[in-house]
Amino acid sequence: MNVARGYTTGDTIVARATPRGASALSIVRLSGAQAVTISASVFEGKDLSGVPSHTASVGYLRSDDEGAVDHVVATVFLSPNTATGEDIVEFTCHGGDVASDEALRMLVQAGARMAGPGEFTFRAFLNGKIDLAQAEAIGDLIHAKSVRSNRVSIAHLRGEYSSELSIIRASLLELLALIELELDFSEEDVEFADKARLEALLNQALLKIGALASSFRLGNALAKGVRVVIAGRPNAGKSTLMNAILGYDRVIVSEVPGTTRDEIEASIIYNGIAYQFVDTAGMRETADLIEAEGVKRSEKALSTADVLLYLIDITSEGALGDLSWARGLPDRIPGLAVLVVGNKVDMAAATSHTEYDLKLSAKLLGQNESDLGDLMGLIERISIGSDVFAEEQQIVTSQRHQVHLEAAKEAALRAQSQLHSGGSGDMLSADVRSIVEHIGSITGEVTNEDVLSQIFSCFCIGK
Ligand SMILES: Nc1nc2c(ncn2[C@@H]2O[C@H](COP(=O)(O)OP(=O)(O)OP(=O)(O)O)[C@@H](O)[C@H]2O)c(=O)[nH]1
Ligand SMILES: [Mg+2]
Repeated sequence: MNVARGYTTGDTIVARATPRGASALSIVRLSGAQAVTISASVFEGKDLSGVPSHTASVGYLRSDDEGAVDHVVATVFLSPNTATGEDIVEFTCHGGDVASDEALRMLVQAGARMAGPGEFTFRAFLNGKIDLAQAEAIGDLIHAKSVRSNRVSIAHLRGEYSSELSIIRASLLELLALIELELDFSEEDVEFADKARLEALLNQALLKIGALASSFRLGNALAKGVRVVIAGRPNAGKSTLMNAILGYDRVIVSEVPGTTRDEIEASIIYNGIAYQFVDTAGMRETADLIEAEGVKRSEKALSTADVLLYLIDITSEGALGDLSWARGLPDRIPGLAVLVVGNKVDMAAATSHTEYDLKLSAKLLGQNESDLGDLMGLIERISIGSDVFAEEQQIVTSQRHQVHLEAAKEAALRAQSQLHSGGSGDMLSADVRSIVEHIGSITGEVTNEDVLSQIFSCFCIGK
């Protein structure tokens, strides 16, 4: 059966489930109707086709032609209570590449097919073991950047997020049933008997959808991290600032303008969010070829920034002109969040230039925790906002989900105004249907092949 591009089901797939390289152990696993038969044919030990589900057996992987290739533990999981819903066998091999490569080769020879990216998770989805949001949470969990993002993914994987969505969906279906009931009985210009109930259901759904949608800025930052590019004129103190934020001397600092020529990146975790800081070459016109290349890269780095931290030496001659240039940046690069920070306050009179988002001394920042806290707080606010979410609020981490939530919200607002203005019942019902579809697309109740291929192809092989 061909379900989504590149994925077939019905055959038995095999892949390495742990990364290549030296390690204590390495896992190779199979899933499919023939998983046990194929495994039993290359296993010397207990007859795997006779062992109970969820049991481990020690033995050798071997073939008649080649003899033994590894001493392994074979764990058998029988359908339906398995991760994929199919029979699964996991071979725990010795670490390193050779033993597990040999195991893979032997299992393919015995009839298994090498799995594509995310194919195990795809089968779990197809067999109803997890919904689409949970499948995506597995990807997030593997790539979690901090303990906090791990917690959000686990909540999604446990189905807490999906159950929030299914509560919304259930109340929308009730709403739809009420609307359609009345539509069936009257010809035109419906005046709904229980308008208050309809309004209550719709408002409730809208509130929940709105809360989810507004969590996305935070969720996106948790999942992807925030890229902060430090830019400014040569000698502004960018590298000094970078080192102070990181808490160690990562970048060379000197009084010679044009010191930094390559982009230098390093990340820190602050309040559970990974911030990737990028130090750049100072921006100026230069005759030095290498420095000019650095400047070009700095300009390019601006376009990759989530936040641009534009640093200005407030004691420098061009500071004011530089300041107004930096203030104009958001107009020239739409969507760019810009912080203009004045540096070297330790050298300047206290009264000068108040137009900065923050003034500090990069040189003294390492010794001044409250200034560093102010700076990080500012970066946090400009990148994720200052909304505080209740403990039980589910956080949306996926752009795909956010697109559906925004569309659902729009349809809900349209439905709300239809209901208020006593508009057409048909249009009201169409809008509510559209909300249901968008919510269903998140969990995969409503979906199409392309979306599935796209989601699962982003996984690693073996997952
Ligand atoms: N007094 C004072 N000096 C500073 C401060 N921050 C940086 N400096 C000095 O300014 C000079 C330039 O600092 P860098 O951090 O190398 O500046 P940069 O912006 O990275 O310079 P380029 O890499 O050349 O673009 C060094 O001599 C630093 O010690 C500050 O807060 N106060
Ligand atoms: Mg520098």
